Amino acid sequence: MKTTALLATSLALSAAAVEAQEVTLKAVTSFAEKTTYSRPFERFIERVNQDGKGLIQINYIGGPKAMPPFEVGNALKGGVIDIANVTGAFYTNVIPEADAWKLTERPMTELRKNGGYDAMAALYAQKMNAIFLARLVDNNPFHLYLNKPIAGPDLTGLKLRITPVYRDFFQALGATVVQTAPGEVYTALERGVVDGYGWPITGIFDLGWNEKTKYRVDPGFYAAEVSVLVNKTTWDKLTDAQKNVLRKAAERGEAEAVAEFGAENAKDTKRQADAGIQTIKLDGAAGATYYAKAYQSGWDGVIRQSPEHGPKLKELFSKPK
Ligand code: 173
Repeated sequence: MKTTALLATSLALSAAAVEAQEVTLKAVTSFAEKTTYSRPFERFIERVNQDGKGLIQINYIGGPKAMPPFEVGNALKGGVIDIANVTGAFYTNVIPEADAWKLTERPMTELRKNGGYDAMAALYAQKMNAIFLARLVDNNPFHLYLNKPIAGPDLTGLKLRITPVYRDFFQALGATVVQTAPGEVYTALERGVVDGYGWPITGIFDLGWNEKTKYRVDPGFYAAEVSVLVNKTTWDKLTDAQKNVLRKAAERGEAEAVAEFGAENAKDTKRQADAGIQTIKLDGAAGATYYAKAYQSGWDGVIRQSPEHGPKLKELFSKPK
């Protein structure tokens, strides 16, 4: 009798031990380590590794030196990595609709309630075998940066560095475009291969682009998105306790993004002016045309890429009319 009880106890203990075994997930960021668009993710990792002791840990492999940014989506889909910090424009080859995050005019708190998040999450599960865990960058507009002045919303004759974020908009205004990863922007500017580039309001100092930038065009447009994705096969194998460690760090990060980037935007706007970068401000009708064209061409592009899901995403993401 006693032996049986002991045996049962030790079996229960070893089952608990198996269940509680710590897992380690492999993570990559698509932006240079310790720069503007990797920092929120690095904070996320610190929190998981702090909170997840004995349960779940993240092994941070690194940034573009470890994996080219435009390959991160496929690597996550295939389970080569378990977690990624990446923006939708970098993996439109896997899920074309991902680039639509840039067009959100509502905060994530609202998109998580109105069906916008759910619509995207379903596509991530289907097309990418991924969980869209948290958006860590929001409230952060893109801008056009130039080395030649413009007089209005006409980019004819200019050659601009892009990602899918800016393609339809800059082309609609007459520009010629060339796609590069962020790591190639400095050299492209230095060699005069491009006359300018698209990038958000923050982060141009990270890789020294300020040295090769004369003008920023205002207004900004869209909302930069960088998010944490998890391979769904990996996710499905986690226990609830392990998932909760990730969920908690994800919720904190997403909740911080709007205020965090609000402050960063103000800081970098001033820093750019202090560095002698001049503002070309398109105001009045010119500014309104420019801004409206950004959204119109952006949505046209999303709907062209995804006639099936684009119109619904437009309805859920756009500012209520
Ligand atoms: O310009 C880019 O490389 C780009 O698309 C992007 C997206 C989100 C944040 C920063 C850059």
